[in-house]
Amino acid sequence: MRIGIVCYPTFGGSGVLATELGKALADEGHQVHFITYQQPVRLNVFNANIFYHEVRVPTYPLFDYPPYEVALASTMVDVIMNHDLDLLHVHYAIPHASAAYMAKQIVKQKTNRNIPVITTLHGTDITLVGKDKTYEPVVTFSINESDAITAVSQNLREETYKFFPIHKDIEVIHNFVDVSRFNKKPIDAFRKVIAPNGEKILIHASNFRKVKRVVDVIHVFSAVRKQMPAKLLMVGDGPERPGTEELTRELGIEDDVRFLGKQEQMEDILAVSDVFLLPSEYESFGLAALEAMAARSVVISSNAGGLSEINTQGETGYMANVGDIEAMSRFAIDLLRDDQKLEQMKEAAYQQACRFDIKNIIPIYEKLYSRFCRMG
Ligand code: GMT
Repeated sequence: MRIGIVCYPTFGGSGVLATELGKALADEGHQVHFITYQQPVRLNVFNANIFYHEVRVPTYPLFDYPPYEVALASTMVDVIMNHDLDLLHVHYAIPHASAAYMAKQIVKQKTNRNIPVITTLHGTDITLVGKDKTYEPVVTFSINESDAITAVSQNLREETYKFFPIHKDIEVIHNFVDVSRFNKKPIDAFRKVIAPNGEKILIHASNFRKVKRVVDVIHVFSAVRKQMPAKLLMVGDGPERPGTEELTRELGIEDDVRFLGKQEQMEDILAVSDVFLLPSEYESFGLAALEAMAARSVVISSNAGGLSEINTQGETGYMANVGDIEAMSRFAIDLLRDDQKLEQMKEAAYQQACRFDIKNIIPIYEKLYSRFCRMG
């Protein structure tokens, strides 16, 4: 099949998932065309089946806001027609689903072909940004106009129906992880630099937005640190980072916390960690937690959104109510004191990640595509 993938090219989970999907489809022999404004961060391989089409947004003194959606729709039309695409798969509804609707209408008018559009909902496009009144009518319309709609968790499917008058079926296709990539032996030299005296290593990775509650991460770690020697790695960057760094200094734990910024080699970093902290206000799925589990890290998270679809209480990790720092700290301290339990839960986390292995999920997408392929 010739598949167009539209996504955000950044470190966000939706872009990561879309890029990994495209790479896997290309490995299966499909021709994959990425359409986005920048080379996706995880698009770091050469594959003859992968094409990248940059959306250029010309600026003009009249524009306070350059019209990205118009440029995107025009690029979609160009790629659909010149590369004879079979379908478009857009990740994150805003503005990708509405741009795809526009492209679909233009292609229909020009060629009388009906290019199928599949929209995958990822999370904040529904729960945060999408339901904002400013966007809601366009989001509802363009989701309803998609030929197929998928959501990355059962919870996100329910949230979508709760907040939007969607009259089509939303299929749940869970996110996936390439277990073979994350199941790596820790690099000893790296572990020694981070934790020279064999301290336990906790980790958090996100875009440091409010929804991630990074301040809770610091408080949980501070409670752990009072009980045992430990180190915390903070991966990623975003608006909450300066305040969070300041908090580590206020709590006097700055020597035990390393802010690593945005990182591409997540598998090497996760491989040295014991516990992954994700106390988010909401996660439709929690791809970062799944990647951690594939690297045999035990996830201590909130029980928000779809996190309970991957994390099983007391087996693969622990969950507590959003903001319950005390419970999360207790779980972490008890676990990190018990090496046997830690090893047992690391293995259970890994086994759980294997259920979401890329090999199990790609065929589901291929089956979905074949239902719509060449429907026009
Ligand atoms: O979490 C973010 O802020 C990034 C966001 C995105 O769209 O890139 O992530 C969402 O999509 C991921 C991939 O499907 C999910 O794993 C994340 O849970 C989801 N984030 C939220 O729902 C807050």
